[in-house]
Amino acid sequence: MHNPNIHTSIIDLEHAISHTSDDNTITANYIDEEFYFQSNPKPSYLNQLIDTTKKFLSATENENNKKRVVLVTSGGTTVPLENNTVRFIDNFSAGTRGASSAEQFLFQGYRVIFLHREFSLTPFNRFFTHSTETTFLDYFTQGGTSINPQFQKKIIEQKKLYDTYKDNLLMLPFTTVNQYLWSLKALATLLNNKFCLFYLAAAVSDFYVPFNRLPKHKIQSQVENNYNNSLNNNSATNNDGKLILDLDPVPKFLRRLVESWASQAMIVSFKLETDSSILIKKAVQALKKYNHQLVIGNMLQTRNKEVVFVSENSNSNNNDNDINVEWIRINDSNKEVIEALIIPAVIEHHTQWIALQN
Ligand code: 9Z3
Repeated sequence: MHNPNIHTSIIDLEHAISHTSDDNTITANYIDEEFYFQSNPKPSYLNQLIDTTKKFLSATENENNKKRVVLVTSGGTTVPLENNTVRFIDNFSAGTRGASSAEQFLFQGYRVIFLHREFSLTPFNRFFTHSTETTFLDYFTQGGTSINPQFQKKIIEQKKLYDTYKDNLLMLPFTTVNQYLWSLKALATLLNNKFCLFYLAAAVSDFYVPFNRLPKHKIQSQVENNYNNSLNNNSATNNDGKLILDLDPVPKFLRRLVESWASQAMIVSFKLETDSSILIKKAVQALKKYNHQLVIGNMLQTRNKEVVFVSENSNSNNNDNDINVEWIRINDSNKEVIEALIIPAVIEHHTQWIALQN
């Protein structure tokens, strides 16, 4: 039985514990990004990911698409607390923004590399796979021999779109933040030209347990505390039975992406906040800090209704007056998804930016 009233994946904001934290109190130690890749092992499948992407890029390039490619990242990254992972920390993201944006980029003639959290929402399939009201087998008639008429129209509509665009869509999965960072770095070197766009909608963890401190096996509770201590790892329960986590800051990969991995490509990052009074300030900070082309700010609570584009004027001297702030909103009478407004606006930025490059 399926209970449509239970929404376990949605954060209950009203009941969330209220924490007030001054951002400045969390001062991340500077850790060199290259050191991260030296000390955290690459995923075993990385070469396969690179080969598949190279094949996709050469097979799909043609006169009509003007070589344009977008890397859409989507979904939350996990931070394993154990190497044989039983427990992990996760970042919030269903994958709606990424999957819906990927569809819109395909409609506009872009080739799409969809680097997504495995089992999160995917383009065209997203209407059917994660429903709170319908399970997979409900899509079929009694006996399972044909499609349930109730869903036929929507399935045929999405299947047509999927079949039209699937050759221009490459699906690459990740689960952990380490897999995400290695994949992003590897893909960036293949996408380092002005026709390539990075659209970084994935929710990337700011903290992680470095590989050299990751316990090999499941962390034991207080009863077996001595076992933990004998392993001398930092994620062990203390004498009160509390689990004390010691997380390092994830290095600021965006700086490397902009400055070296894909310095020739256009980069769009997302800024997620829950306090509306700091959203624009934080988006402007990110734009200035990483020196990329566009930050899209959104609030957790209203992300499906409004976003704000923060970019620099092309004739900028780097002062605050040269920052463009532009809201994109849908209202209740609007039948479209907000990504149908976001993506044409992003593409306009890309087109203008390409024209300014040599
Ligand atoms: C976003 O802000 C995405 O729009 C959402 C989409 C995660 C809100 P859903 O998948 O949600 O549709 O449910 N993504 C970026 C989040 C992030 O980690 N940004 C970093 C930050 O805010 C910068 S890279 O510091």
